Amino acid sequence: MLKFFIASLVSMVFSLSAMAVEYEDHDGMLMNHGDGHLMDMGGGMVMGQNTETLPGGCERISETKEITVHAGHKFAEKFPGRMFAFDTQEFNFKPCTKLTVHFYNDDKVRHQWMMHGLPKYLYPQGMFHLEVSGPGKISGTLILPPGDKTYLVHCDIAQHMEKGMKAELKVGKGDGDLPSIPGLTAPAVPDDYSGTLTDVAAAKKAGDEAAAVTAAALAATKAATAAATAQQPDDSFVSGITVIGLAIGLLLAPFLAKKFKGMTSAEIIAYIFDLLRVAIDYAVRVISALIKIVAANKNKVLPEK
Ligand SMILES: [Cu+2]
Repeated sequence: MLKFFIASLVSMVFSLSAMAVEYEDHDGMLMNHGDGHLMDMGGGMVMGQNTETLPGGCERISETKEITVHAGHKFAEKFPGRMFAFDTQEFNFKPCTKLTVHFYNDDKVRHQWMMHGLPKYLYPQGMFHLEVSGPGKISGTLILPPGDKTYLVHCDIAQHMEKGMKAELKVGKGDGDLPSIPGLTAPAVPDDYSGTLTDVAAAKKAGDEAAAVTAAALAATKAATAAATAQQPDDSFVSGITVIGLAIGLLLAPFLAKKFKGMTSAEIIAYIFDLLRVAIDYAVRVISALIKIVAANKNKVLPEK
C-alpha cells in the first residue's frame, strides 16, 4: 500500500512538472538598438527602456520595485465575454519609482504590456512597451514620472485590449479610472446577455420581416418613379399640344360660330377646306420667301480687305 502511495506521488510530481509552461527567456538574447529599444530574433522586444534618466520633476528615485505580470487567455476565464487578460488589472506605485516589469506570456500567440501617456521627451511616443511571442518571458525597466496620474496599460495586438487585455497603472493617487477594465470598471460598450435564445431569434425574425417590408416598399417606390420618369416626355408633349389646341379652339370659336351661322354642314366643310387651302398657300409663300432670303445671304460676296 505504501509503495502504491509513493508511486502515485512520484508520478504526480512528474506530471506537474510536465504541465508547467516552459517560458522562453528573452532577457539574455536582446540586442540594444539604442533609444531604449531592445530586440531579439526570437520575437522579444522592449521599447522605452530607461534605467537611469530621471523624469523632469523627480529629484531622485523614490523606490525600486519589481513586479511579475502574466498575460494569457486563462486569466480571462473569470470575466464573462472576455478572451484575453493580464493576471493583474491594477497597479499602483509612488511617483519616481524605478520599476522593473517581468512580463510572462502564457499563450502561444503574441502579447504586449504596453504603457501609454509617459513624457515623450524621455519615452519615444510616450510609451514603455514589452512584447513577446509566447510562451515567453521578457523584462524591462522604466522610471515613473512624478505627479498623480493614471496610465493605460494594454496589449495592442488587434482586438486583444477589446477582448480584455487592459489594465491601469496609477502613479501616486492617479487621476481617475479608465473604462472597460475587466473586473474593475464598467465597460464602455456593455455586452447584453439578457433574453433567451428564443427571444433573440424572435427579435431577429421581426427585424428581418420589417426589413423585407421596407425593401418591398422601396422597390415599389423605385418602380413607380422609373415609370413616371419614362412617361414624362410623352405626357408633357401631349399636354402641350392639347393646351395649344384648346387655346386656338377657344380663340377661333366665337369667330367661327358667327361665320357658320345658317350654313349647312357641307357648306361648313367646304369653307374649312377653302380656309386650309388659303392658309397652306400663304405658308408656302412665306417659306419660299424665307428660302430666297437665306439663299441671297449665302451668295453675298464678302467685301475685300
Ligand atoms: Cu495580446
